[in-house]
Amino acid sequence: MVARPNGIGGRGVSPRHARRRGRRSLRLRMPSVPPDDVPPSLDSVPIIDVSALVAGDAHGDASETAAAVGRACRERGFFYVVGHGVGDEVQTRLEGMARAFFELPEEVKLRIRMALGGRAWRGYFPVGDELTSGRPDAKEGLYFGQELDDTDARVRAGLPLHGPNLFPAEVPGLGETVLEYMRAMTELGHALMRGVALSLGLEPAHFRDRYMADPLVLFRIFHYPPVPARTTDDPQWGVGEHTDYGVLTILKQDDVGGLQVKSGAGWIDAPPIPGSFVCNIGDMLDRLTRGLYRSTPHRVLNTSGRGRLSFPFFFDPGFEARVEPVDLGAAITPEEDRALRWDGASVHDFEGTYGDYVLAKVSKVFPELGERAL
Ligand SMILES: O=C(O)CCC(=O)C(=O)O
Repeated sequence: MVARPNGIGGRGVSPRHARRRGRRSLRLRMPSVPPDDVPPSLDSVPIIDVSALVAGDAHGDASETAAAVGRACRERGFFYVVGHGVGDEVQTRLEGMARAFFELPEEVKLRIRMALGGRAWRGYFPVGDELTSGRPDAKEGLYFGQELDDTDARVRAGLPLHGPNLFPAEVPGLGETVLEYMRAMTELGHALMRGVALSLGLEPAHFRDRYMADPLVLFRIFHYPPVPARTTDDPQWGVGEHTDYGVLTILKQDDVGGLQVKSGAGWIDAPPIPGSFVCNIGDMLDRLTRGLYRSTPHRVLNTSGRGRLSFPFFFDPGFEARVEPVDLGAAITPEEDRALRWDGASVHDFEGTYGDYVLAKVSKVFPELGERAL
């Protein structure tokens, strides 16, 4: 079920190094599914065909796929998925409309600026307004979420991150397309989480039942203008080093490239692979598994000379959920990695709901919005 990128990601590892690494994983970690004899190459991101998970229980055994997902989560925190069942047509439509939006003059894009989205945290932000790792990113973007109007009790109660979207009148159909895409990604998110649950020896619906019956879904479209080729150690990051906040991120990217993932071998590329999405686990899955499945730092640098589009979909626990570690049947003591994290925060020792966690992060990356609206 796992394919290795052909010619992508380079060399692989020596058998001796691979064996050493495999033993280390076994000693430190307690997977319910035994790892493969051969861990994935240290310098590539594995590709997993997830069609058995997407087909659901009715169509055969997904245990092999789930084992591959578990292995990727333990060893890399990142994997590509193919066989995901999300249609090409909606993806092509989405990409075309996103391109049309970002080509609009700045003053037109600002008609749906985030300040107008208020507590719902929706709308457009221009290049430089988002501060990942405390520094302005070289990207502009659109923020979307579940479409909720004021008949929804959470919206009436003023719950942050809940409310209506801001869609641009100048790109007709973008709103419907975004909502259609988000529905497809939500289904895929549930399918992948079945795989994650199986990989931990849990019931397939474990996460859906406890945390994601009503998931917090956030969807973003980013445009990264090209930046000068890297000449120093301090280039203009499209997105600075960070980890994602929630459980699972499913990313569509165009053909430009620029996403980099931190691995045991240093920073490696996660280049575009046609027909795939890139998935990575976030802080809440790290917390749920006491660090067995690590939320992996990543960043973007676009020196291609062309604008890059990406479409991250964040599939996360409900806002009010209290995310507590799963009983994995063995003592796993989380390694305290706070010192290595981009914002010095621990995923293991915070108290509160997922909403509390995500709002603290939002306030760091959009300080002005945090003060004004959240
Ligand atoms: O644009 C990308 O490839 C990655 C985006 C990302 O890291 C994020 O939104 O958290």
